[in-house]
Amino acid sequence: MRFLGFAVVTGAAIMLGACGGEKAATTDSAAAPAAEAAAAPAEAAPAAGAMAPITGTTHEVKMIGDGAGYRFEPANITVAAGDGVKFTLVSGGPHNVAFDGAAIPAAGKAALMANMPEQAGELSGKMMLNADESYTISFAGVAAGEYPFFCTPHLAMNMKGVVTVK
Ligand SMILES: [Cu+2]
Repeated sequence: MRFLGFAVVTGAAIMLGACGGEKAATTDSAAAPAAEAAAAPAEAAPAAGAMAPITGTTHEVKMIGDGAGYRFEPANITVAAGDGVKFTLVSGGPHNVAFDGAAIPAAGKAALMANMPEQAGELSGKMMLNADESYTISFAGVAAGEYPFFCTPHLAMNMKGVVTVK
C-alpha cells in the first residue's frame, strides 16, 4: 500500500519534470508520507504557470524607429479572449516589449507572465536587434483590462502602447 503510493508520486514527478519531485523520489520508503505531502504543491505550480496558446486572432504590431521617431504601429490594440499579439521589428532596433507589473491589472499578471516566452526580466520580452525578428504574446487566459507596454531601450523616446483585453 505504501509502496503503491510511492510509485504514484514518482510517476507524477517524472511527468512534471520538477526537481523537487525527483528529490522526493530518492527519499527512502519510511519517509513516503512526507514525500506525498511535498509533491502536492509541486503539482499545482506548473499548472498555474502554464502558457495558454492563442486560439483566436493574432494581431500584428510593427516596431519602428526612423526619422519620425520610435513607435509601435498600431500603439493601441484591442484583443478578444484567446487572441495574441505579434510584435515585429521593422527598423531602429534594438526593441523589446515590456510591461510594468504595477501598471497592469493585478488579476492578469500571473497569466501574462506565463504567456511571455524568453523573458529577460519579469514581464520583459527578449531584446530584438534585426528586421523581421518577432515576439508573440498570447493573451489567452489574461484577465480583461488595459495592459500598457513599452520598449525598454526607447521608453524615454515614448515608444509605448496599450493592449486592451476585452
Ligand atoms: Cu524600441
